[in-house]
Amino acid sequence: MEINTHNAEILLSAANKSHYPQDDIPEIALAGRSNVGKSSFINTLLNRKNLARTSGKPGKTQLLNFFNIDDKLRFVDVPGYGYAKVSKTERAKWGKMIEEYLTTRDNLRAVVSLVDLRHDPSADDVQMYEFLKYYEIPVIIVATKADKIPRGKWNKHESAIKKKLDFDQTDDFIIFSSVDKTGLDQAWDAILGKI
Ligand SMILES: Nc1nc2c(ncn2[C@@H]2O[C@H](COP(=O)(O)OP(=O)(O)O)[C@@H](O)[C@H]2O)c(=O)[nH]1
Ligand SMILES: [Mg+2]
Repeated sequence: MEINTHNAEILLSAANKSHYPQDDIPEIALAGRSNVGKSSFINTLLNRKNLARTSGKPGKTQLLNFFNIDDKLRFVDVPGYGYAKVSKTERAKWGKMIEEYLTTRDNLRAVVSLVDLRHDPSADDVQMYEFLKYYEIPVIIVATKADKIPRGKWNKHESAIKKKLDFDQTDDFIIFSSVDKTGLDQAWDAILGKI
């Protein structure tokens, strides 16, 4: 499929099902801890400086943000998890919103689950991966901030992440950097392979 990635815009923000777009355009959701580099990933893929806002305010109630890409594909930015400052009530609301989207959305083709290449996945990262496997949702693991580790150590970090996640070899694993664009073509190939 030919997609003009320059033709991208934020479409809408949704708190629940009733706000989701009603059509058959395939969606790729993006999930990860706050600060993992999710907005930077979206901006890098779409070759934009600031379409997806980077470093949004932590702790603030957030919504699912739908990005329209050339009327052929949507990215769905799932608000970052792992903020200790958020109250239990907020966290429960957040969980319900994401669970509703991930478990009921027919348009969903895969989830890009972002982790930091430098660190072992957090308990939240592991839980998200287990959740996606349980619901048989295809996963693309994107390990961000590769520019912060020497290339010779990438393999070691990749293995540690895979081990901690109990990674399923049928999923994609992409080492990525939005600073030097490592993994950009692979990320697009993986996404286009799912839609
Ligand atoms: N060195 C480096 N920094 C990154 C990378 N991706 C994101 N960052 C930085 O990490 C911080 C959080 O990024 P952001 O995209 O806002 O993360 P989000 O909270 O997951 O959306 C910002 O300061 C980014 O500039 C990367 O690939 N390499
Ligand atoms: Mg962000």
